[in-house]
Amino acid sequence: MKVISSFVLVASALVFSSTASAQFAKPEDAIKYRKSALFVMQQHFGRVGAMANGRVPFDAKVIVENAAIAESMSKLPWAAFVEGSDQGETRAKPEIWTEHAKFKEASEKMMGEMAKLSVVAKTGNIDSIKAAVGAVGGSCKACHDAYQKK
Ligand code: ASC
Repeated sequence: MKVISSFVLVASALVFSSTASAQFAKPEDAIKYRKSALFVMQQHFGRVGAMANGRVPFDAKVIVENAAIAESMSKLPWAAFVEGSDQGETRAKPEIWTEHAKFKEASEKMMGEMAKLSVVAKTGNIDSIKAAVGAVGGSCKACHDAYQKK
């Protein structure tokens, strides 16, 4: 009985621990993780943006693929703003922790715009894609203005 209940406990812990609640051995790892996720996100969002703005020839399939990756990546950084990770190789402002609800709202805004871009990408309509890219960019900028040290 004991064996079974600990098995159930472990199994449910595995089910509930997702990438979005990653654990970090030390604050530096959390910083590295969120920077990495944001970097990869920006690389893929950047490809979509370059096509939407005509800097790179338009390719509907490439837009869809890159928007989907950017959307997935947009979900990852937030769990890595753990307590104690305001020190070190980071430009994260202390307000992230003191105004946590507002920071969360800003992160949700960005994820929402990224999800919309991913949907709009599938239409192949360049004007809608361009508008969605602009909305994502605006949400990136709003959060950086408020929560990133210059
Ligand atoms: C990007 C990027 C950002 C935003 C921002 C929009 O591609 O890396 O931080 O767009 O520049 O204003």
